[in-house]
Amino acid sequence: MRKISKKILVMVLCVAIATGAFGGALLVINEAKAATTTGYKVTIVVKNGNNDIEIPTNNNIKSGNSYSGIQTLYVKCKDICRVYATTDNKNYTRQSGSSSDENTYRYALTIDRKMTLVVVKMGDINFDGNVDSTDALLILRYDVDKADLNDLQKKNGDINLDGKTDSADALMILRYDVNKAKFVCN
Ligand SMILES: [Ca+2]
Ligand SMILES: [Ca+2]
Repeated sequence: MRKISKKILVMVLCVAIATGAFGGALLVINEAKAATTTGYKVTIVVKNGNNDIEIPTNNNIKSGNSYSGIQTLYVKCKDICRVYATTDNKNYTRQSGSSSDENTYRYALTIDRKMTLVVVKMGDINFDGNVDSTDALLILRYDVDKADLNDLQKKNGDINLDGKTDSADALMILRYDVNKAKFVCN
């Protein structure tokens, strides 16, 4: 008898919910579902950072989630790093960051389409995690048409941000490599 009463109670509740008797509860469920399906998927890729680049786990943006509008990405980097956004993995746009402390950089990003954010050390254009003479040599070879660089490599090798990736940038990397120069976040 008791079992039957419970069954009837469950059935009545199910009918009540389905017919909207608890409309508020139904609305909440629908809203929660909508929140996970709106926005644009953001993927964060860290090019080899040699453990010097860290994406804090409590970040506003988490790789694989969907967002829209202006969002903030925090990156911890022992060396200077840059963040680039791409929607086609061919063309990259450098994001302007500001440092909130010595090693943490803050990037305000406008997310209006599905995108990939690439985090890489400034000047590391062979993406081995080091910024050294190998990168400088690659730039010099590119400068004399002996090597080809993709868009990300060219932009990440443009240390002085003059729109060219050439011997001036290679020299800055060499000076950095022998501790004669410090890079400034740009
Ligand atoms: Ca390198
Ligand atoms: Ca340059």
